[in-house]
Amino acid sequence: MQQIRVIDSHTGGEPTRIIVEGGPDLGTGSMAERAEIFKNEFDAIRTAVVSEPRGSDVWIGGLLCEPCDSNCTAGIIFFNTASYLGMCGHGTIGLMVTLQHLGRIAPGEHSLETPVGTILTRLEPNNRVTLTNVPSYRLCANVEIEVPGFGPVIGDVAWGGNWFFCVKNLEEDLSLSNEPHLTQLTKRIRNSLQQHQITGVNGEMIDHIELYGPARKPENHSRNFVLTPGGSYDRSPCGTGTSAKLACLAADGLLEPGDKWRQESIVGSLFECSYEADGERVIPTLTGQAYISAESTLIFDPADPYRTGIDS
Ligand code: PYC
Repeated sequence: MQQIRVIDSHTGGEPTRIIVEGGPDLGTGSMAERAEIFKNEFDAIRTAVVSEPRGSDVWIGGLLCEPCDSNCTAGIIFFNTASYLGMCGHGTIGLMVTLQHLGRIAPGEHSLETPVGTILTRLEPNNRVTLTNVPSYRLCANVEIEVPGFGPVIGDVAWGGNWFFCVKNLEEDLSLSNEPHLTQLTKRIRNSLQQHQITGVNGEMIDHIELYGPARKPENHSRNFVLTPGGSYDRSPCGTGTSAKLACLAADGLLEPGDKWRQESIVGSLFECSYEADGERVIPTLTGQAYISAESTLIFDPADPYRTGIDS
């Protein structure tokens, strides 16, 4: 019977499940090439690991890979119940703490290969991790769409390792108790973007939607709500989403290179961020904290009709 060993962690409340043993052999190509092989030949492993009954839409999975470049510490392919991710900020923080838990890395700098590029990370004391994300940018500013039941919504399309629509004109109550309304609103925004064929480059789907509002704590700059591709909300401030937001703030002249941006999530967890300018793009740096929550062996009983997950 096939078995897969995973380590679970959470970053600001958002869970990450890293496959550390028993995952598929995807060869020795780049992480982008291996992600294609994962998708085309082993997709049942994705659903088995993160979909119900073992997981749910909240989970982000990651397949730990040997890197192509021996100067890198590891390669990683992130995925969720809907598909595969280019990058994942909270997942990267979870991965670093997982590698430390396994005794595979010590505090210090480590490069990681992802399907969208190599990123630099620094493991610090107390489970803190700083990551320098892939270059991020705003593709389109002030895109206006009609969202049935909610009226006109204006936002920016931006890349932070995944595609985001950063809403600008709504002042919603970003409280956890308001989550059903926020989820319904952001799902309708995503549907409208699809109906109007508003996409990232090469027609790539904008699958993450972000709302912003005032921070609850005076020392922070903003609170967010992020709808993720599976349909749940990010419990963390969303590393790739905050990178996209930094790109929009920089493009609007609202945040200077090196200035601090403290991003609160809907549950109140925090990423401390800043960026460096790179022409029209920004190079975001984010710091967060993750904790190990479980070590398990996933068992796939051939008699179990849901061994590869409930396909939604
Ligand atoms: O932290 O980048 C992130 C992320 C993406 C989806 C959920 N979290």
